[in-house]
Amino acid sequence: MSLPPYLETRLVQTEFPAGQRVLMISDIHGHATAFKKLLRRAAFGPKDTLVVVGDLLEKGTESLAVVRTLMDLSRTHRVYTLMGNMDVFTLGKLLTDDAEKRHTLFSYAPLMKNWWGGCLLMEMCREMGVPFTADMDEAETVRLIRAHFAPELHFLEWLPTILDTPDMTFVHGGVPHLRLHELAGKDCHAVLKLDDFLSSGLSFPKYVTVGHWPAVLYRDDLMDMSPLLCRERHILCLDGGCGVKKSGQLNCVIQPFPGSGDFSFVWEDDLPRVTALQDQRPSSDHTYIKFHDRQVTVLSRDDPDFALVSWHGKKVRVPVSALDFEHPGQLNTDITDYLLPVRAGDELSLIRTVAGRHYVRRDCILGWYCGPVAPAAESSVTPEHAL
Ligand SMILES: [Mn+2]
Repeated sequence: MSLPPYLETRLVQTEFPAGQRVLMISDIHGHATAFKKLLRRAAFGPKDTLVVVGDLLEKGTESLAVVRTLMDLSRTHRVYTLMGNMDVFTLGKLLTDDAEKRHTLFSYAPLMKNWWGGCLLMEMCREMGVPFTADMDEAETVRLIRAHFAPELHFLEWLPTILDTPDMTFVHGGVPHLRLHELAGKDCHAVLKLDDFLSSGLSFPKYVTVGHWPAVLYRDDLMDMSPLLCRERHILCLDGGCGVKKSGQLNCVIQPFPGSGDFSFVWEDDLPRVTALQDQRPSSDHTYIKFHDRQVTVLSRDDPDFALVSWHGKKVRVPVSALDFEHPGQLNTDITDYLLPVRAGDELSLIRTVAGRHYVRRDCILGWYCGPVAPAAESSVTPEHAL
């Protein structure tokens, strides 16, 4: 039985124009506003090549706008948009005639709204003026969606899975090898949902550029959301955790011309920005509790806002909101107790404030700032960093 187009690994081979910049972004996850800000930040123009390495949809509230922005840009600019596993997930549920699979999406939608503020299905219903209710006619709703959003669904359905150029290969999750023709035509989950790709130990003769797995998960010391470039093994991880983490950012890696070994990046997010009003010295000792290793023992709950927990023998102060009350002894997020180095005037992305302490991102690094803040000026800039 042949696979529907969105499930089939589609390989596109091309060559980018010599001497022109290559911009790479992944995991936009329904964050159209941050995506557009990021393109402006990178001064994206008609001479550039833009590659979007999958996961356009979900975990944000502007999935439709992301799709439409990319459709529009593709008409006027050189843009390659690739498929991601979340795109396949949602698309598969909207395009299937299997009532049970379809129902998965309808029952998952309220959970997505609860956690992320919305989902593509609800965005579509809202635009059509169809109220989203528990007892709605799911088959009829999907029929309406397929008619109303035919251009968007068509665009998504035929997205390529792997983009291969002489200097670089792009794929959402990863590839087991570069014999790409052997992968073409097979179920795309093998390369889209290749979790933890960098830990595979694989290395390649040319760069393999991926999204999917937030780069911060490969780091042990600091919660650093910047892209991760592994020069020895030729792997470039783009994902700044946008949408997946409330503390995430959207990264754009810039290569000055195809084949160049010089990479830089800019980032954006849609968090409120504040300006620090005081210097702060960094903590000398700190802990980063990773999401995949978040079992703790609560030592003290004396403070209404913070708890003292023990994690692998280390004492860590975490906000009470990070304790997972449904799973005692577990945190509901990854977190750090790192006190950031801050200078008065520094701009910070504010994630949340707990009892006067600000959980912020400064220059891609997550941590706490305990001084006073003021709203940041409108014309704030995030500088371009070298990788
Ligand atoms: Mn993904």
